[in-house]
Amino acid sequence: MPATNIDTEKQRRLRRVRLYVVSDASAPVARALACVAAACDGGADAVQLRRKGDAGLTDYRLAERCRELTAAAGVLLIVNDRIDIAMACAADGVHLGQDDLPVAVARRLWPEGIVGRSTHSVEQAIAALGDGADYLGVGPVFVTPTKPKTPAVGLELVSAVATAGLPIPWVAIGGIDRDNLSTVLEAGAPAVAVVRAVCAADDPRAAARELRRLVDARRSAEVMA
Ligand code: 3NM
Repeated sequence: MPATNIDTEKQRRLRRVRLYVVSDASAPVARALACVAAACDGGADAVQLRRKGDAGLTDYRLAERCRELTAAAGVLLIVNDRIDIAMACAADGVHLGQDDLPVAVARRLWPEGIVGRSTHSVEQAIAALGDGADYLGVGPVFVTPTKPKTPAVGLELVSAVATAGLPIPWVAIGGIDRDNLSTVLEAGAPAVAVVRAVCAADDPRAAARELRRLVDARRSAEVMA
């Protein structure tokens, strides 16, 4: 397994992630930026910039602005898929889907970058771990229009991955909102990632704050138990 080279501070911050907000890939640039700003203000620990189909220059400029916002707020910035843009804007890492670059290749290109991997089964999670991923996405937990072609895996996969006791951080993703968040945490997810629950909200900042409050409340209840 290629050993991670991310520094201990980045590893510490990654381990503490509870709320991870992913920008809406199809939103106009200004809306995506507003969502990232709201996520930072609303208490997200990590933000993923996810875009589809824009020109490289547009993506790069947006990523630079996101870097400024996330750095000022002390929030991790992960760029989806585009490792070149992640490196160019000095993001903290890159997130790779199953059809993106192999984890080991990304690691070789960018030894200091966090490398995350989307997984949709226990087998994929174990494979990504073996490939040296720094963290995993696990989902889609529920059916979601944001990723319509990937079948939902249900809370069963969340429980199965929790039971597997992976030695790296992971986040549950897909169809998670304020109403079902507690079921996802109860199934064993250490952290949640959302797109619509923040980015499609009338007030994304308030929506992020509410999710933060719910995640923290669950955490305190665990500590007290
Ligand atoms: N990745 P929403 S599910 C971007 O399972 C993404 O890997 C997924 O959007 C995966 O919070 C997903 O709006 C969409 O349902 C999440």
